[in-house]
Amino acid sequence: LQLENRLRYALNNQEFILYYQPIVDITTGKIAKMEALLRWQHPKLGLITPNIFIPLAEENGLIVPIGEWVLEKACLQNKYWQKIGLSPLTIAVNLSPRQFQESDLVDKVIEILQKTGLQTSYLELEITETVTIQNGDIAKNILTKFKEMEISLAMDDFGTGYSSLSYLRQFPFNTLKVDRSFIKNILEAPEDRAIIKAIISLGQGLGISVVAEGIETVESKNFLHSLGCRYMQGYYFSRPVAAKDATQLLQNQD
Ligand code: G
Ligand code: G
Ligand code: NA
Ligand code: MN
Repeated sequence: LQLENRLRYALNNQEFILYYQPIVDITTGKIAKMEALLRWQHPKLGLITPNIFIPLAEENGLIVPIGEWVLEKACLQNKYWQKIGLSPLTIAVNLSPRQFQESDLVDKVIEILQKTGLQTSYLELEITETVTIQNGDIAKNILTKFKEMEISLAMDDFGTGYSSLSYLRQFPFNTLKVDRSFIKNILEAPEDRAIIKAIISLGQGLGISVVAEGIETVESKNFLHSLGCRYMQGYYFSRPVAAKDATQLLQNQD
């Protein structure tokens, strides 16, 4: 209960912040999207990663108001980047499965887009297949509505779950993010290479963009490029950084 109350306090007292990590289009070398990643700036403990507190926030439902805060903040940031004249880009926001249990998720997203003035096509929502497994038809309805609004949809951590393939067929995803566990040993492990190759051609066949996550070295970048992977994300390009530094990254390339 203590941590739960502390989380509630953190939300009300602006202790959460967003970091941003670029997703690079390797054909242009430019940042195509920024992924918003939640951090807790604790006054005594410093920067806390979401792995520590999101599981609890999902259990007690606090992820719902926290998720709304994240979405609004991320949309505002993207709107700001447009306002200062940067080339328009997409902001990617993670949604937790728990948020799909709220009957007003779609209304909330519409409300936040209207409030911030961000065009729907500059927003991408990242979800894991857990969303589709746990919420079945409800998730399908919600995702279809997002699609109709021209919000982009990404399947996150692709390859780590159970039935990714059938879900790709049933749900209207625009983007598939290959989990970084498949990228880590790509230069040494023939099995991982075979899997990545198959995923890239799957994406091409389905007309879904493929993002390789967890690119840490120039060698893995070059190798994936040679396989025809267009979008990449990882420490090699940039770690997740604060808004100011993200703005700098965008200004440097324009
Ligand atoms: O940024 P980092 O690699 O520490 O993120 C750890 C985990 O937390 C990842 O699985 C990421 O998807 C998740 N995460 C980061 N930000 C958010 C957020 O705003 N909402 C949700 N639901 N998950 C997030
Ligand atoms: O589950 P999701 O893909 O949203 O997780 C994003 C998490 O991955 C963030 O916590 C981010 O800090 C981390 N991350 C991003 N790029 C890299 C990378 O190149 N290497 C490693 N080890 N982690 C990364
Ligand atoms: Na994500
Ligand atoms: Mn991801």
